[in-house]
Amino acid sequence: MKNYFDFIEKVKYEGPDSKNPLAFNYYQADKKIGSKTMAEHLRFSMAYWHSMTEDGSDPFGSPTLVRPWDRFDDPREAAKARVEAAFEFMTKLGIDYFCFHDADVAPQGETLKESNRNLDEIINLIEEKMQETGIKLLWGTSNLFSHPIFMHGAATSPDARVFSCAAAKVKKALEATKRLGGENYVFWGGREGYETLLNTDMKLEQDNLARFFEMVLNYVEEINFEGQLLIEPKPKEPTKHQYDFDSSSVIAFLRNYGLEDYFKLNIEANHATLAAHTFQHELRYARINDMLGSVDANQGDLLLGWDTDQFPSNLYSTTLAMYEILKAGGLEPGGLNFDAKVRRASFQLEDLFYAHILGMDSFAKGLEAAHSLLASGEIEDFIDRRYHSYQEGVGKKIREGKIGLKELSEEALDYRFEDLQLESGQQERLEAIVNRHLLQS
Ligand code: XUL
Ligand code: CO
Repeated sequence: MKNYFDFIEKVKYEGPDSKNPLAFNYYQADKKIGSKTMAEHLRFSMAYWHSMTEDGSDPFGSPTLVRPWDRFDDPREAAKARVEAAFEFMTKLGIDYFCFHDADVAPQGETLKESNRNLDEIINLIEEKMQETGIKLLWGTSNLFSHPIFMHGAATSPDARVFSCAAAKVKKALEATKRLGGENYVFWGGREGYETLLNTDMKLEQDNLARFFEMVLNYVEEINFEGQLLIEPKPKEPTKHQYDFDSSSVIAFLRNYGLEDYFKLNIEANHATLAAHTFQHELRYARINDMLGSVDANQGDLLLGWDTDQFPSNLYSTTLAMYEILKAGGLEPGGLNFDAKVRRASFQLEDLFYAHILGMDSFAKGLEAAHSLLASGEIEDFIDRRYHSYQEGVGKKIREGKIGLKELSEEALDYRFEDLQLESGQQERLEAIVNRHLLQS
């Protein structure tokens, strides 16, 4: 077996003062935060497509990430070498999970039958490596957007033959995910959306997408796949409008078709910001609707405004994300999947380590700050006080649905506005509290 990362043994925790770029400053897998270790809270996962398969090409330039495991003429040999590299990389980083699309791990064939044969060969190897290393599958998924046949969408394609191809691919990817003990299975819309309504039967496309999910539910039951099904919202890119726009539109779609009990959401930070929401907003919306399943941990660049998929470095954002995750009682069986790629100019193998270390440290620090914030109860106490008028009198009746417009009108008509002393929202004070926990934890 060839080693690809001989320049490093294993990334270790060296503490905040360490200047070693191949060590953690904050992430200590075994450190207890509350009742769980950091590793149990964070459940980090490597995204196979970004870290192992992607080559750094963009619309303006050729590949820059020329990896040693890609230097084979036969794509099937490259795919095997990539498995070796992936498991060596994750072991050295101490990442316990990975996620993959069918197309990331094995080459596509001329037919789906041929693609499936390629996939089986690689899944065998992945299964061996999982047994050898103890690394687990957070989720599998099927790529229903790269191949030209999906140019008009997959389950929302106007061509029923393409719908069939999508069904065949998802069937196979579900089987592979089950076989590898995947704890979740993800559906990201890919090209399920439209470029122009002038050529689009939106009603038929949405109905078909729901029918597709019903077929998935039937098959999941048939093969007894017990993982959590997840839908990953995204507002745009590649299509102008994606049907899985954001948490609220996905939840509305699921409820519209009676599918809400079978899916949860996989929230991606950069998709939230593309939808003009914060990462915290999307997590909060999913959480309060009991739909928070898993997280694609990355960040965008607000000045660029496209899906840059950068490694998370913004501690304020990781703190508020971990605050939502802790309030949800954790992510399990979901996790924090680094759906993030090194910049095109960060082309050396070391950069893959630097990037993951940055992401892991950023979330470790966010976890500590969020835990400290929650333990202090400062935000919760403030919010409780802010809504205290709903604990008694008219407010209590409103909460309990025991009062109507007539009674409320009788109550309100004689209020003297100058007597209604409202309380300050104190946003700045609360932001200072977050900063204090972030800096002191
Ligand atoms: C695309 C994206 C995907 C999904 C899985 O923006 O995030 O990688 O996570 O298909
Ligand atoms: Co994603």
